[in-house]
Amino acid sequence: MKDTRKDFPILEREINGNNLVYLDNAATSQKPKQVIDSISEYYSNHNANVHRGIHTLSEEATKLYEDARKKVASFIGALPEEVIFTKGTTESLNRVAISWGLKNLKKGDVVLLSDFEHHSNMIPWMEETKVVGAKVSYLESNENGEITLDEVKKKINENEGKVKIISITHASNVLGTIVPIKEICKIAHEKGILVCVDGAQAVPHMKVSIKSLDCDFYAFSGHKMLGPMGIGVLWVRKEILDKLEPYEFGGGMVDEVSYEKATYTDAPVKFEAGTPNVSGAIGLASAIDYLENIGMDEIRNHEIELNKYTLEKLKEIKNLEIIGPKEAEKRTGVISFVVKNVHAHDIASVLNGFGVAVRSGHHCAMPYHRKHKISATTRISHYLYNTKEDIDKLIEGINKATELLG
Ligand code: 7TS
Repeated sequence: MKDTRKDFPILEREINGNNLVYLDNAATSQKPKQVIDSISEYYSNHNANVHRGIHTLSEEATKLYEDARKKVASFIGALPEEVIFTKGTTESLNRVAISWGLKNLKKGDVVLLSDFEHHSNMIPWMEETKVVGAKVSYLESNENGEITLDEVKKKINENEGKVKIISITHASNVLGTIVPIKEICKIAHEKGILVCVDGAQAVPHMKVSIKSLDCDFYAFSGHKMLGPMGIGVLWVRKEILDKLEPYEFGGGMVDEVSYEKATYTDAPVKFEAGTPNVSGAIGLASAIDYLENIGMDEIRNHEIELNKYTLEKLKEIKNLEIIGPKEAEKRTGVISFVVKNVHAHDIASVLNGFGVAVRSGHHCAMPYHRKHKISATTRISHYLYNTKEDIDKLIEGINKATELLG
């Protein structure tokens, strides 16, 4: 893959006297100067509120914002009117659980999640089902950290006629596991069950086509795919979107308002009350340009190659156990591990001394860690700018950490 490092100013930084090795991309990715410049250019030359002014700047800002929506739609193979801008995956999933869930779920219904969901795709459903008297149930991952189709069928059968929606991650932020969404949608739809997908860890790493997946809701964040923080996407299938009520009310989303009542504009603007994050959407569009310029297949191939290298190197370290799928192809660039008798925070802290940024803890998947009696894991997550040299520095750091602490 072509060298992209020169595009990322932050990769020039030194941390604790060492060149930065950034391996915390599942938390957030770094930004290329093209994205940073697009935001600066917007504020320098086009800043105005959108959908409300007829002056030139407002028209320019509106066009840039709506062009960004079109770019997002084309990136995931969807229609622009199905793309709602949110502040991120968390907000998107809350909207599905609250907006759709409160209207469509009732006492006795079941929401099916996986046992390794991020808290963002777990807690909104827990809270929503509490209100309507429905229940959350969990698909159990197997020893290789996968959700099998047999497990999906089994849980649907066990709850015959009660499962109304499966809300599941496309790729796990702890195990790296890529979940077979297309096949799950097929099984679910045969039983009239909807599927909501948390794509936070998938869209940045592989070509995602909504049409091919055939899901009903899809959520992701801009900041994990080279875009800015504070912008995200909720995609909703048109037939469902047409029946969905707005979740927030206010300026920018109305048609007619009297002292007694209000009517609303069409989707997606109807779901974006208030001043939206225009610069965020523009930054996200620029990130998509950057990703497309490299090619999502190229990005995914690089990821698999680096996975193979990293998994091999990690296996050579004594007392280190990798969690999640053994096969490089079954994962994104997320690799979590535990080292016997050494705490994950201590490893991360020693690594930081070498300029290597990784994450340690439960990664917002506390129930999964508790279930497997793991107090914390150390997680590396690589992306398109990471190299084998970065992994060598990581391995050197882990060896030092185990020498010091083990
Ligand atoms: N879903 C998954 C699978 C995630 O990995 C994350 C963030 C979210 C949802 C929430 O995304 P947000 O943009 O709304 O915050 N994951 C992580 C992580 O693994 N470390 O920090 C944030």
